[in-house]
Parts: sequence; structure tokens; C-alpha cells
Amino acid sequence: MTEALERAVVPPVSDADPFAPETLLDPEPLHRALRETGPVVYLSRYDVYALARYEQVHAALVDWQRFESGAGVGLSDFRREKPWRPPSVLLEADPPRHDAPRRVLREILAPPALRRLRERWHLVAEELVDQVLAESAEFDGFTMLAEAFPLRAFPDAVGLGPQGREKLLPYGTMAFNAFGPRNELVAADAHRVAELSAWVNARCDRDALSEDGFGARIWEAADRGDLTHEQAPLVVRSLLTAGVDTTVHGLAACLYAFATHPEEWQRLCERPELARVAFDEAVRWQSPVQTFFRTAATDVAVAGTIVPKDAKILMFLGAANRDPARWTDPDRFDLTRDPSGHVGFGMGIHQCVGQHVARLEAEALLTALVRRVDRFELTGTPRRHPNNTLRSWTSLPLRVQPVA
Ligand code: OVM
Repeated sequence: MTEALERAVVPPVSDADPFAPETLLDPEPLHRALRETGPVVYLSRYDVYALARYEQVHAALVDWQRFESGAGVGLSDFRREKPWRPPSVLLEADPPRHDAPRRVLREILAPPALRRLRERWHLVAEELVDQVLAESAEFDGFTMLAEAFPLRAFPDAVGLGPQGREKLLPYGTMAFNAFGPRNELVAADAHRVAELSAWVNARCDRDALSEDGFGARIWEAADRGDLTHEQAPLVVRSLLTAGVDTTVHGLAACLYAFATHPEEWQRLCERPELARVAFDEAVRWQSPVQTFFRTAATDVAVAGTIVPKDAKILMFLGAANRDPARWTDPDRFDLTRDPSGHVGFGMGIHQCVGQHVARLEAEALLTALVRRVDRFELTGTPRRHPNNTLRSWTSLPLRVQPVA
């Protein structure tokens, strides 16, 4: 083999650990290094191939035939290791099995179906913001707004009963940790796996769900034969797994962005119709879901190097969302940019099916805040919490200047 060919097929190697707590808390230095090292980097610690440039992440996301999901979108290969729970029929499935559940959930969460929630969620947001501000102009924006709002809005929309709702966030956190290696974060959740899984699984039963929510709509689709009665509870489980922590940390990203960029808050106050764009820009800038894996269905050429069949590929959504080759001034949170094309919700056939729900939640909360807040400022250090997949928070100490 010539030297040139050898260089062409062997990717650069890094022994970095993307799942080390320090890196999870501050991932940007690793993202920069990986983008600069090459279009594909072999991560020797985990025997996986990393993509951190926008071009390659986007290409892998849309190429579902060669970058498969059915063997799991975490580090573990379901064909070699038993998954911690029965696989998701959406996230961890490839066509054709993926398609019926996807089509059903897409319709249930599509903008026309969400119209009747809009007014309600705007009222829920106004009530919450009024309550919080009536108490004090200083509060923890993470717990009081970013956590509280989705918990008041989303479980009711699913049709979840009242009992045990405090388990929703811990279950999601656990599920997102489970995509990573079996590190100390996974070990810390281990004692709750059985309890939290049993609770969530029981909530997915038809009888546990109210008659007017997303959950009931999923079961009705099974009655029509649009998906099977075995798939229905797993699709409800997808809502409960993917629908809470993601929006909580997405809203936290918005609050953090506005507390650190008061001129952007001013811009939103002048043009509240930018609320949805602001949310997408916050999702681009922070990437609440940082990474997902795929599995190579065959030997795949990526920018001249070969990723071997059955290899796991780690896609850095957060790195792609700040790739200077794709974005001007990528580290800036900027409401004048067009954030469309960001991969914070993924791209292609698995792109977040709940993204319209997330945008509606963000629009409701940001609009309620625009009416009452002239300015946010941080009164202390915002605290992040490491998670193997999520860019997550525990505290955002805020002071607000109320609208006069
Ligand atoms: C699922 C699912 C979908 C997206 C993200 C996710 C835990 C889970 O179908 O269960 O994260």
C-alpha cells in the first residue's frame, strides 16, 4: 500500500474521553479539538469513530441505510449486549419497523393537532410566571421555570395520572445516561432502574392514561391497525422518556442565554414573534442533546477514511452546531441569525418527532416572560450537572427586573 493510501484510510486517533465528568460539564474544548483533528477521529478508549464537523454529522444523520439505529443509538451494541430496557420502537429501530410508529406519533404531535393546546399552555405559563414573580424577583430559574413549566404542561397533555410524576425527570435522566458508557453516572442511577422502569411501564397502559391525551391517541391508532397493540405502550414510553428532560434543559438553555445576553432579550421583547427562533437558536447554541451513536451497516467511507461494518459512530450534535465551517460566529447566541439546519433535534428520519411540542412550550414560556420581565441577570454561578447525553443544569440563580 502506498503511503498516500495508508494515510487516506487510517483516521487520526484520540484517547480523549467525551464522557468524563469534566468534559461533559465543559464540552467545547473537546469539540473544537475533534473538529480540527479531522472529519473522522477514532476514539481509542471506546473503539468508536467520532464525527464532530457539521458536514459529516449531517451526512451521517440523513444516511439511515448505512448509519443504522436498530443496534442502539448508545455506545452498547444491542446485538452483543442485552439492552437495559426493551428497545424503543422509534429511536432504536430502522425502516421498515420504524415507519408505522413514526407515522402515528408524527400525526399526533403535528402542529394542527397541537392547536388546541396552545391557548391552554399560554395560560399555564402566565400563571406560573405570575406566581414565581409574585414571590420574589430573585429565584432559581432552573427549578422554578425550566423544570416547573414542562411538568405543568406536558404530563397532562400525555394524559398521565397524578401519582408518581416526580419520577419523570429521574427516569429521563437515567435513560439519557444509559446511552453512554457504564461509567459512574450510570452506576449512580443503578439503584433506581427497577423502580423507575416499573413506574413508567405501568403508566403506558391504556387504563393508566386519560381519554383526551397523546397517550390515548396512540392506543386509538393501535385499534385502527396503524400500529400494533404491542407497539402502543412503547410509543407512549417514548413520549415519557424523551419529552421531559429535553424540554427542561432546552428551556434552561434559553434562560441562560438571555441572562448572559441582555441585548438579545431586548430584541425578543421588541419582537416577541421571534420566540420560536430564539428557542431554536438556544438549542443550536447549547445542544441539550449532545450526542447520539449510530452503527455502520457496511464498511462506510467518510471523507476518505473507512469506518468498518458494525463499528459504532459517535455524532457530536453540539460540535456540529458550532462548526465555524457552517456557522458565522458560532459561539455567539444571536437572534438575528437563521438557526435552521441546526442538528440539535437531529436530522433525517429520526429527527425529533416532538419538536413542535417543544417549540410550543418554549413559545408559551418566553411569551409570558416577555410580558413581565425587562431584564434577567445571574446572581450566582449557574450549575450544570453531568449527564452522558444531555447538556444539563441544576441551578440558574436569577434576578429579574420586572416590566414597570
Ligand atoms: C425513545 C426516545 C426517543 C428519543 C430520545 C430518547 C432517551 C428516547 O423513543 O424512547 O432519549
